[in-house]
Amino acid sequence: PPLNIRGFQVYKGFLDRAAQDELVAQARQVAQDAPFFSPMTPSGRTMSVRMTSAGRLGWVTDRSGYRYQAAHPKGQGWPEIPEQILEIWRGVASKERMPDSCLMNFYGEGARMGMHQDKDEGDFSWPVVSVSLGDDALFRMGNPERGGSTESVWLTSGDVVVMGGDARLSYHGIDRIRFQSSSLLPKGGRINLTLRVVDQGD
Ligand code: MD3
Ligand code: FE
Repeated sequence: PPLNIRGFQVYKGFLDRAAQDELVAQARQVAQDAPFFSPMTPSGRTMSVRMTSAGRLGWVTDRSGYRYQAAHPKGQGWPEIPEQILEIWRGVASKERMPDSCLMNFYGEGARMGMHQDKDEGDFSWPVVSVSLGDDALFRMGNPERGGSTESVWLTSGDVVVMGGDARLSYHGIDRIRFQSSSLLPKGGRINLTLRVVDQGD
């Protein structure tokens, strides 16, 4: 059964090494069609995490703001979400509704993600499912309101986290990664896949 931390369901060791290797191969294929880019926040700061997406809609940010859109910043459509990634969603989230979007974050040495809410989606009734691959990351979980106490957990390769219910709009972030702590990505780094329902339900 998953750990439950403030409504975040943490499935430690959900994926074995063979499944992790297969997901890395699929992520590499997505990145061939839709290369990782360095997003710029609306305030003009370049994020330390590099990103790309699969699915009908991908998350982007630039000087105009944060949003989901049907095209990569370079103009082409996003690749389909690989079937093995959808299978994880079916296992922990839903067999009825599939995600519209798979955001892929790449954390190199020194990359982090400040505390934020995920609220650019049109429907918060579905969970967000996150898959960790590669180096260990210190994940910090807060509250649906800004500020207050937080709790942290190290996410390691193969862990899956489900953010649903009250946790869906909670603040969260990645404080740091332990660069080259995992052998999954030979050059080091961490890939985080997040599956999201973006469009409002039928
Ligand atoms: C809680 N990613 O992409 S995954 C993100 O590890 C993001 O790359 C982090 O936060 C990462 O937005 C954290 C865990 C996570 C993902 C989505 C969430 C936690 C969440 C959405 C709502 C609440
Ligand atoms: Fe997030």
